[in-house]
Amino acid sequence: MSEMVVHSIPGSPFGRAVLLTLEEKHAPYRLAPVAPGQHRSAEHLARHPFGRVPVLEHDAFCLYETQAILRYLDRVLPEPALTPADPRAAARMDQLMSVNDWYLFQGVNNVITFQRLIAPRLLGRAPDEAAIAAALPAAHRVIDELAAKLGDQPWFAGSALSLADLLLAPQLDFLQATPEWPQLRAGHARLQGWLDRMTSRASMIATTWERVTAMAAAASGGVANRPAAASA
Ligand SMILES: N[C@@H](CCC(=O)N[C@@H](CS)C(=O)NCC(=O)O)C(=O)O
Repeated sequence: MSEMVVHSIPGSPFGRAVLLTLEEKHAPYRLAPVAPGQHRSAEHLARHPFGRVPVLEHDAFCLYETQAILRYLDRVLPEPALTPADPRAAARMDQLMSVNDWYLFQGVNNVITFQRLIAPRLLGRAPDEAAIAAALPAAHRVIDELAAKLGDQPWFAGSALSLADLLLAPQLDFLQATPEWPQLRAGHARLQGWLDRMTSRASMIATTWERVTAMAAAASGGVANRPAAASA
């Protein structure tokens, strides 16, 4: 298998979903760190015309959009399979991946986690409390719906880990680091249990913001990442 290169900004939850998938597949990869701000450079725009991360490069094949990347990885690295064989379970996985992009990221995480975690840490700016308060009703709606869809299943698409878990976990792990999380998760013990199971997996531990920052520093020295052993 030729080299997988992931262009991402340390801390990016979408970038983390790609790294997580590679870790779960036990696939070697190299992080090509994109410094904050450089995602709008001509060099990065040549890879991603919309100026976002992540981007996957595999030989001469360059791919952006996290869902497309995750599905590509699941096709070229078939073990362990991360898409259910059952059509309805696969449809549920697809649905939840879209919920992640349209209702959890847009209007919730790109406001609350941006204001609480990114703005102070990367931009040296105080959080915009009014913007956070305005995003809370949508945040409750999406967390309630995710908890309902999870129900009493161990994973979002049923009995096995799938790409939906790997796309959602970085976003929810980010959200649980904000002071808004206790009210959002109230009454959703099973969702919290799923998040706790996810964050204790070797793949999640290997891809925390701190670990990816360390990977980025090592990458400057050209060190390829060896995946941690994924837990069951
Ligand atoms: N639809 C894109 C969203 C990617 C995205 O929004 N990435 C964020 C980082 S988590 C980003 O690049 N933000 C830079 C910006 O908005 O300028 C995907 O699925 O890859």
